[in-house]
Amino acid sequence: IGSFFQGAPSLGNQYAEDALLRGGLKRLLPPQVFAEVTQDLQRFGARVSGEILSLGQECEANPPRLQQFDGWGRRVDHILTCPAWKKLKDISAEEGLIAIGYERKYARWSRVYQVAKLFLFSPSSGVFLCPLAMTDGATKVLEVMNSSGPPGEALGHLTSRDPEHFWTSGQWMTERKGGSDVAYGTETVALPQEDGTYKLFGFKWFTSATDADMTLTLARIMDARGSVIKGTRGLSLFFLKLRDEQGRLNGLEIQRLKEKLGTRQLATAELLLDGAQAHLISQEGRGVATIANMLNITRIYNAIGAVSFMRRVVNMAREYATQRFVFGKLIKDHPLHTQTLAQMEVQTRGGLLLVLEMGRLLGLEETNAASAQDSHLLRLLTSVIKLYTAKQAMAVVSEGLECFGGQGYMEDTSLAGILRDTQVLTIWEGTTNVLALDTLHVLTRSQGQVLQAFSASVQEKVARASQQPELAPSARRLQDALGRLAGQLEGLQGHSNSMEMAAR
Ligand code: MFK
Ligand code: FAD
Repeated sequence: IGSFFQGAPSLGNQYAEDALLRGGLKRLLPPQVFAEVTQDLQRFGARVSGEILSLGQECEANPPRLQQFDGWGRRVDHILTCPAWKKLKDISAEEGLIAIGYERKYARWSRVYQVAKLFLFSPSSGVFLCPLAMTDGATKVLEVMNSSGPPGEALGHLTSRDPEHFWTSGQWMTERKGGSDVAYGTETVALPQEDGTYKLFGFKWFTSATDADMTLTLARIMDARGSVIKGTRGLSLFFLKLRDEQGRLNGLEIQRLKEKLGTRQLATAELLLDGAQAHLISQEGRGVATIANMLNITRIYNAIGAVSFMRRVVNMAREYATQRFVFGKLIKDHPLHTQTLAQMEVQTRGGLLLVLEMGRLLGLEETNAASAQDSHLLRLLTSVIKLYTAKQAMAVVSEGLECFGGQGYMEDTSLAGILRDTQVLTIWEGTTNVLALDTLHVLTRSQGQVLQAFSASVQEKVARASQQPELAPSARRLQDALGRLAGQLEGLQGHSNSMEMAAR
């Protein structure tokens, strides 16, 4: 009695086992590039299911703590993170998780390679993808703005492969009054100083990865009469370092760490800015438009994270189905269970193809090789893919937990943590409805050109598919669906202006 113990699902090499990822890369990359990145990803695929997974689990078990005072009563506001969290930062540098995208060793294909590597890293990394997302987003802003001085110098740290030199960045937008509506919600003010820097005063309500080295943040520049401009036109973008060489905070106080449903590995704080020294990096009043460069990168990371969580849960559920024996056979041999697994697999595969496509488009844009159609697609799909994959991830991960029966609900199987960490993906970096409105905004602003780009891109893919006999029937069905969509889009185009105005 009691001698049976269920085997735990095991994880193999996450690259070697992912035929779709390998196939997608083979399709998108030139043969030489594919051969080189495959070597790296094959090695990394083993590292993520061994060392990196253990580190990620250690971070979940040892969440960050805030030490507000030293033993002598001085305010220090130290965020104490576990050694595994620090090691994940070192690994991120060594593996070039940010550097790959900016060294551009593989020109336009570098982003595809980076997306694949982040996708493998994410579900093992104890949400370290979050600081990396903000780091990549900050790098993008500093590169686009061609910043000089301290912000320009930061670029070398953000893209470094040397752990001693590597920095991560925060992204402080949300205040108490509003995270979606930053134009109304931002009360932080920036006072110009004689040396050309600014001092920031305000309160940021959510700041994740507050152990980062630097951040980008929004504030309103105060004029000599003490006035600020309200709304979006009053917002400018600033760079600041969190601590000085001695580790003292730069005019900041950490009010407290947030008590969160998930992402507990991550220090998310409420922060008082009390004279933080900062550098203006956007044109005055162009803060939102400038930080949008960051938002578009972090939204792509959000989609990578969402698909990676789906992939992890489906892989584990599939493996478990080969071990769990019920009603006289393994659960993999129960057709109803197989159908459930198949539906989850389809969602996951669709998501993976979408994020690889984002890597392709981003790579084209960043190497000046994008056509107008590519640029329109990139702008449109960034919001759509963020909102869609986040919603799907909640559905797939929840279904995935059910595939383990009661064990899926247990904390110490690590499955419950994946569900908790997935729930945030629909909220941060723009909620679903806010991104839906952004999509409408893009439609209106481009006077329908983004839709034409989308339609043309799908047409091209359908035409290619219809040349392969085994895909021809599906291509015909897609062709019919496209015809119907075109009719609906025409109607939508006409209404989008008034819809957007009404929604806002
Ligand atoms: C798994 C890893 C994932 C990463 C995790 C990171 C941790 C979490 C960090 C966060 O959550 S950071 C906070 C994220 N916050 C948001 O996502 C805010 C959501 N709200 C929006 O996106 C609003 O739509 C927005 C703040 C952008 C609206 O602001 P406004 O003030 O109403 O601005 P408006 O008028 O829509 O846009 C101002 C300018 O920016 C316009 O340009 P122009 O002035 O030239 O006309 C817009 O076209 C431009 N813009 C806005 N969004 C853009 C954009 N441009 C390009 N891309 C975009 N996405
Ligand atoms: P609200 O804007 O108040 O939204 C409430 C509801 O209203 C939502 O359902 C929303 O969809 C809806 N809504 C809002 N506007 C509209 C509209 N126009 N039409 C229809 N519906 C609308 N922020 C940072 O800046 N930096 C960080 O590092 C950071 N880290 C975070 C970490 C975690 C774990 C979490 C949970 C949040 C973090 N955030 C961070 C904040 C996050 O970006 C915001 O919470 C998010 O953008 C939503 O803003 P809000 O909380 O003000 O919600």
